[in-house]
Amino acid sequence: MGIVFTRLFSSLFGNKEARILVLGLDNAGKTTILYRLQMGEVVSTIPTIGFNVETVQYNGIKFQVWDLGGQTSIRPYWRCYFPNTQAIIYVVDSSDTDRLVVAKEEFHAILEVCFCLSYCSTIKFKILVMCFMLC
Ligand SMILES: Nc1nc2c(ncn2[C@@H]2O[C@H](COP(=O)(O)OP(=O)(O)OP(=O)(O)O)[C@@H](O)[C@H]2O)c(=O)[nH]1
Ligand SMILES: [Mg+2]
Repeated sequence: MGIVFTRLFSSLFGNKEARILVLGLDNAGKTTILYRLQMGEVVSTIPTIGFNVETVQYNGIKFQVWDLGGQTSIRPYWRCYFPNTQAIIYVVDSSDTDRLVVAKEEFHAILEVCFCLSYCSTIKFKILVMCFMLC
């Protein structure tokens, strides 16, 4: 699986530093994933108000990873970060069954904005969207 991702990202981004957004509902595990990727260990987190940004190097490719807060009041601002973004990782906590429908609706909203931006804008705008489910 790691080799597949490495080849995929290499072909998409080459040697450039790729900008990646990590999105998902509050408490989905986004910040935990960010620091697990960067430091190699699970750290205790607090709810993110705004964003955390870290540079992560993986198999020779540098990623600028933006972890945005997922609380309801913050979600409308996610789209402000879409320009100049190459990929979105959407994190879903599969144990949060009460909010799977909300997670689905927010995911669809992201896809709609991505499609709208790529359709309406003259700027080349392509985003790779991936969805991760934590359990
Ligand atoms: N179910 C589950 N919980 C996890 C996992 N990894 C971390 N957590 C816990 O999920 C809680 C929230 O993690 P965060 O990473 O702060 O969540 P977040 O998505 O950044 O939340 P916001 O910043 O509020 O948007 C923490 O208590 C973590 O310990 C996992 O793999 N599965
Ligand atoms: Mg967070």
